[in-house]
Amino acid sequence: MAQKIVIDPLTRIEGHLRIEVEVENGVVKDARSAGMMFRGIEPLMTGRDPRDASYVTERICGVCAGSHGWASSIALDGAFGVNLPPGGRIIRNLILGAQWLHDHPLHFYHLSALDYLDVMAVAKYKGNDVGLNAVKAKIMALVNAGDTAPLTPRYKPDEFSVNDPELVTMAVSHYLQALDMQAKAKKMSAIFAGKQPHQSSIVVGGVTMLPTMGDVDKYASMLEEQIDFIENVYLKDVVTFGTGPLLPLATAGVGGGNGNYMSYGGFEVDNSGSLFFQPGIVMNNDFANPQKIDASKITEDVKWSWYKSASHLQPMVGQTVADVDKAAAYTFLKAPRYNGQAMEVGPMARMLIEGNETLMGLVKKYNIKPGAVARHAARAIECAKLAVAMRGWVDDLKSEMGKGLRIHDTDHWEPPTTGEGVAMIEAPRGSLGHWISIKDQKTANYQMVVPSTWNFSPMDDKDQRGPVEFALIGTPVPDPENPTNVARVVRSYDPCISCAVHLIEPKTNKILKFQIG
Ligand code: NFE
Ligand code: MG
Repeated sequence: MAQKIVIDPLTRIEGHLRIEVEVENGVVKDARSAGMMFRGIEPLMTGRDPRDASYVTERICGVCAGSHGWASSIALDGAFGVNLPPGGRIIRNLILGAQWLHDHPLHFYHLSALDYLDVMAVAKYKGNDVGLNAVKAKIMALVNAGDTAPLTPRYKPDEFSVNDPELVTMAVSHYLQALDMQAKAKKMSAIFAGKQPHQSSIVVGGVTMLPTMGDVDKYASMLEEQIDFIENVYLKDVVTFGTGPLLPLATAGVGGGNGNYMSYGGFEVDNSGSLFFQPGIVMNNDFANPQKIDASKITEDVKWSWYKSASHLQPMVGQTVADVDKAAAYTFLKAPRYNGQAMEVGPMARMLIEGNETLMGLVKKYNIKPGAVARHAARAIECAKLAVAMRGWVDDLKSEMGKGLRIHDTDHWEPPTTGEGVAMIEAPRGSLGHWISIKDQKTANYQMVVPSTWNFSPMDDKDQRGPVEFALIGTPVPDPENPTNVARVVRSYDPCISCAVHLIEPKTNKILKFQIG
């Protein structure tokens, strides 16, 4: 008989996620992913000055906030008829690029690594490395004091857990180093962003920060420190673990999805619209025949979501009216679909769509299949690729400064009487869209479809499962008390449920309390 396991809330993610799985004969047979906190932004935008969007939408989330500021500004650029000057474009890229360098290592070290490490192996470290012995002493002092958060609570180590004392102690030391590097990446972004998190520089028309050569040099030297860490620590660790102790998980493809991948493409790298991340659609693992994105094929279903507004709407005319009493529903996430299909978005989708050589090299050499481990590898690989590309963007900025830097199109600052704008970009967790329609110079409708809504969506109107629900099916759970593999699969998508559920009870603005059985 199937046994039901509920993980609620799943920790070490952003937001409130409930995962339910049914396990039979040690394998997941069915799964549900549910966003459990009712909050949000979309209806809040209605009737406001459209220029509020970049500040208001950033408050969705404390992690990828800048991505929403960027997306909302791009949507407004379109609606206002902005001609984005090169300086505005490049500085936006540098603000967001640094944000990604913060985001990806955070996910690996602080949110995910504990799924794979038997941290107590540090007690058995016998080497002579002074730094690693200091880490051992630090961890053992915490253990002896009974003060082990945030390393606990966690599931018990299992057959896939890494327990080599040398490897584990090194990984824990990198966990600590990554904390420092994250702080530096945020400071780097803030050079052009005014502040972080919740940057204040990106607005419709460009950016508000006119940098000096000193600012640019400071950013450039901080970038070199990030590149050194990403190439020699982060990427190295991911490859060492993924092709070493975690290779059985990687070759088994635990957590592989439904074979549908999507990227809107992102980071404009020149004035003719060339993109750093390639846009594209792959259906059913048919990599030989990638398709172009057709935005008109994006819809959101709500049959299984706590909404009473119409289902299967395109985002420009999307609605978000809550119904917490809807009996069959199980989540506050809507179910976005492309041409009626559930799509995986994020680093692995991006790297597979572009046929990234480093990832493909590892896949072929070690017979790795798409799944949880491959997602970590893709994330680290794209992080390194992005960091190196940012060197060129710094040079582009210097060259623009030599020509008289233009950072903002001030001719298009006032909202149009009517207009529509769309932004389809890539955020760290995947494809992010903002849609705005303007009437009487005010926001008439604002809709966002974010990466984690794609990945963590529930079933749609045709009862097809969302990407993570599908990926969980087949996951081995030998011990129902210890569903470590379920957590590994779910976390490999880097869930952000505060972004994914982004509406609020429109009459009261209250967060609703409820229980489901
Ligand atoms: Ni709140 Fe996000 C990213 C966006 S949601 S973290 O990346 O947009 O998946
Ligand atoms: Mg939405």
